[in-house]
Amino acid sequence: MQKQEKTVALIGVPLEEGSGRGGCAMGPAAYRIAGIASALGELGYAVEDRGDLRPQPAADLAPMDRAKHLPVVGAFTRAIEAETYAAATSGAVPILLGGDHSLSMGSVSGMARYAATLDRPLYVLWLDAHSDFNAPETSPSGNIHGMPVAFFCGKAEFAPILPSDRPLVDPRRVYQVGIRSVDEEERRLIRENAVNVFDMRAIDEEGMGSILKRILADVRDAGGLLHVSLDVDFLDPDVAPGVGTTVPGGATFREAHLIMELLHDSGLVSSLDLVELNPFLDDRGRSARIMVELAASLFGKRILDRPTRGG
Ligand code: B3U
Ligand code: MN
Ligand code: MN
Repeated sequence: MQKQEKTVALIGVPLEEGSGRGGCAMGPAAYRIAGIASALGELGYAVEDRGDLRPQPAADLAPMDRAKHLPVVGAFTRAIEAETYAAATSGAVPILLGGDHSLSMGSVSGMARYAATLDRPLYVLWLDAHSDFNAPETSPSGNIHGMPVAFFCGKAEFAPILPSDRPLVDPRRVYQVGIRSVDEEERRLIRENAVNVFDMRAIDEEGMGSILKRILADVRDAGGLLHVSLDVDFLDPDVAPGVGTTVPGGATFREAHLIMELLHDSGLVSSLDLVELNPFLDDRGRSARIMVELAASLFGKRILDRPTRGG
């Protein structure tokens, strides 16, 4: 990454309808208050804040019982896809300030379209307690934030949200780390589709550093772009309580911090989602600040100078 010349584009996504509860729509405001723009600016980036997306619900998408708030989530998906694609095409690194995890249907689809213009494969690093690989038929909740990975891989049947010829992500290029809550049917789907899943047991047995280095080597060898999607619940709830679906036994701050430093050193990251922050449930802004701190590390904030080691 050429720090001095690089632009990061902040895209606010006040979307909570995918999550089944209120609060995530306040996420973009919390990230701005926690100082995301100045943290990245101090690292030498030009920071372009594109404001918040506020699309009207899509009149052409009929409500579905098994995919709640589809007209709202679908309208956001279209707006996010277009904005992410435009930001990436302008040469910026898009950072999506969520909003719940359904926003990744748009951000990853937009990056898949951008990667296709470069004739490069898109890889996705999914840092989450959950696999988010449900389809409307398999979801126990009907909440679309449990479905984005299946959607951008073309494995979840929604109404026609995006054009049918949109570029899809190959599920074998999706790497999930931190997983500790998978539904019964979802478990079968991720196995059948050969998603790369590193659950907490794999992290404990192998170590976060060695897992990340293997993933980064795969992306580099393939000449890929890497989209990173960071769900607050990837972190242990004791570290980051400001999220609707807390699952015990999550990543420590040190594990998350190491991932961000290795990602920065790799120079492979094309785009980032910060999702599921619920400021209504947070403890005096702690989770918002931790997410900003992790984003700064991904963009080059470091404790000491050291020779670049790559992934
Ligand atoms: N797998 C469950 C729960 C869930 C997924 N993502 C979050 N929660 N945050 C579902 O509803 O699909
Ligand atoms: Mn998620
Ligand atoms: Mn999650």
